[in-house]
Formats: sequence, structure tokens, C-alpha cells
Amino acid sequence: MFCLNPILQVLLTCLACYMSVASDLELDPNGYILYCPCMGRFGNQAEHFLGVLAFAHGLNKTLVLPPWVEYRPGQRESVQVPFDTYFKVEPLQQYHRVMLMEEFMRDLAPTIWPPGSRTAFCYKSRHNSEVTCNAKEGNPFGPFWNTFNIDFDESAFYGPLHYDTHDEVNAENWAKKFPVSKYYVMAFSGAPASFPVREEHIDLQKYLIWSDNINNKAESFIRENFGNDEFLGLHFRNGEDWKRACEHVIPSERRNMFASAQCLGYYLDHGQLTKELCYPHEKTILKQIKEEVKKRKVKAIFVATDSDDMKAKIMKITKKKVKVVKYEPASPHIDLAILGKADYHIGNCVSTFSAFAVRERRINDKPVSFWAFPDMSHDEL
Ligand code: GFB
Repeated sequence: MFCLNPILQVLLTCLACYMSVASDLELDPNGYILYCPCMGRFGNQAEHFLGVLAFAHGLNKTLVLPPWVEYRPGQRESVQVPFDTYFKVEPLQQYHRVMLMEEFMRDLAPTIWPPGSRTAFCYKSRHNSEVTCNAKEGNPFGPFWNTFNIDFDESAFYGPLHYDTHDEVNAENWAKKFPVSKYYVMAFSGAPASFPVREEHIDLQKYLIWSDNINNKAESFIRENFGNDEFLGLHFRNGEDWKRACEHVIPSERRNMFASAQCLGYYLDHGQLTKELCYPHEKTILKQIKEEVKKRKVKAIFVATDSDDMKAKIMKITKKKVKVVKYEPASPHIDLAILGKADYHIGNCVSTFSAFAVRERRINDKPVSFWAFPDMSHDEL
């Protein structure tokens, strides 16, 4: 276990003074939080990220920004993409102290978190028979930490503590159980955050600003394809994995699934989860597009999708009077950036990918709407 004894604390203070002069990097006396965004793809990881940001803020520790975990066809192991490939770091610093994991590992870890002193944090052991987090077992766990040559020497279990640091007693219990003098760097084997994102953390999305690279590509695409014309952004989540996930919807269970609170409300105040909301019928989709085009008088549509863009069908129902385009080669992040900027929008209420664009749009007071919402099951399709 990595314990900071008084002598080491003095040394760290001296090191902090030296480093602040030498490299502009000051050590955070309250410590650091690292984590692996080991669950799901971008939408899931983004929901977790907002919660972890709030968690680090609540515990008043620097959040080390992990790379995004991605999966490439034909590659067995996950690929780690630096956080700032997609988002700027500075806007996050307006809310809380953050630094890139690449910088933390290069500049700070050799002194404050050297090999031999690394504790993995998890709620409870990942296998009942062993008293360890097994933080590197499986994909993406192993590849994630291996990206930085990190091995763990100890495990620390934080159950039954939870992530809600607005709860002052809980926040105090974190500090009592894991005092900074003993646990200066806390590396979580998974995101210390609720999934899906808690309602009170949704607004933190305002600190997630697209990198210049993503933003410029989205803006040039919009300029080249739509000029100054208004356009409607559509998100179709219609791949096979999604179809299978939606088969698990059981309306009588009366609960949310993935991001469905974004339209149904966290307490199902605006309706029930249905299969149609999750995987809308093609007729529902085409009917909604037709109505939206008529209502908004748009001449252009942007389609983002993981699978079927439905381009031919959209052109048919709009009698080829509307330009329909998608971004190529496919890029989830540029798709999201364009969806965020569209004048009007229809997304999938259950998808956390869709939810990313919806949070951004709501923060910027742009209209949002969803497939098959409000409940269209009684309408004639
Ligand atoms: O982002 P994500 O966790 O959201 O996973 P859901 C969906 C992934 O599909 C994205 C791709 O990260 C993208 O890689 N994808 C989806 C897209 N829509 C688009 C799009 O419009 N354009 C592009 N280029 N790519 C759920 C997960 O996905 O799917 C669950 O939350 C589970 O963990 C379930 O895996 C089956 O929430 O939509």
C-alpha cells in the first residue's frame, strides 16, 4: 500500500515547489483520480465521464482524463485514443482540476505513483474466491492499463460507499476510508460513476467542447453541404446489436433502459418504455421525417447512423425535393458534432449515443425530438 509518511510529505512538497518552477505542473495536495472507461462504447463512456467528473469534484481531487476506449473491426484488443483527440481540456478546467493521463504518466507517475506502489480500486473483488480487483483481467481492462505499462500491486475495495458526493456523509466516508495521506492516487478499475448519467450531472456536458479538429471537420461539412440553409439532423440506431438489445424491452416492467430517461424522464413522468421507442418501425420513422420536413420547411437532411442510412426511402417520401447526406468516411464523433449543430433533430431516445447530441443541443437551447415519442402506437402509420 502506498503510504505518505511525514518525511515523504515534506519531500513531495519540495518536489511540488521544484516542479511548479520547472515545468508549470503543481502537485495536487488532495490527490488524483484515475479510471478505466471500461464499459461500452462512446455513448456509455461519455455518460460515465460526466459522473466521474462530478465525483472527482466532490472529493476535490484532480481527475486524470483517460483515453477513450475504442474497438476496431479485426482487432482483438481495445485501442486507447487520447482524451484530447475529441475534446478540449481547458473548458473542463473551468469546472474542476483535470489533466491528461498521458501527461500524468509521463510527468507525475514516476515520482508520486511509481511501480510497486499502485493500488487498484474496485467496489468488491471481481472473483469471490480472490481478494483482488483483477483490474487488468479481460478486454478492455488489460489493454487499457497496458497502454501506460501500469501493473497493480494491491487492491482496495470501496463498497458499500457510493458515487454520490452531493451526499455529504458519503463524501466524508470516502475521505475517512481513503485518507489522502495513504491513498494519494486512486486508480479505479472501472468508472466511479452511475450509469446512465444522473440527472444532476447532465449539465456538466457544457464543459465537453469538441476539439478543433472535430469541430472544424463538422463545420466544413455543414458549409459545403448546406451553406446557410437550415437542416434536419437524424440519428438512426438500427444495427443488429441494437435490434437485439431492444428485444429485451418489457413495457410492463415500467423502467428506463440506457438513456431513455432523456425523453421519458427519470421517473417515467412522460411515458413508458416501448419496443417502438427503442427500435422504431420504418413507417414511424418515415412518417415523422415527412411531418418534420413539412413543419420546418427544410430542404436538407443529415443522417447519422451505425448501420442503415435509409437514404433512398427518405428521398422517396420527400419526393427528391430534399437533399439527404451523411458524413463519409464514417466517424461517430463528427456525426455527433454535426447532430449537435443541426437546426432540427430527431434522435433515438434509448441510445446513449443519441443522448450525447441531445445533451449538447439542450444546453444550447436547440430543439430535440425522438423517434416514436410521444407514444405513437395509436396513430395510423
Ligand atoms: O455509443 P454507444 O455506447 O451507444 O454504442 P448506444 C454505440 C456505438 O455505435 C457508438 C456506433 O459508440 C458508435 O461507435 N454508432 C452509433 C454510430 N450510432 C452511430 C452513428 O450515428 N454514426 C456512427 N458513425 N457510429 C448501446 C450501448 O449503444 O448498445 C450498450 O449503450 C449496448 O452498452 C447496446 O452495447 C447494444 O447506447 O447507442
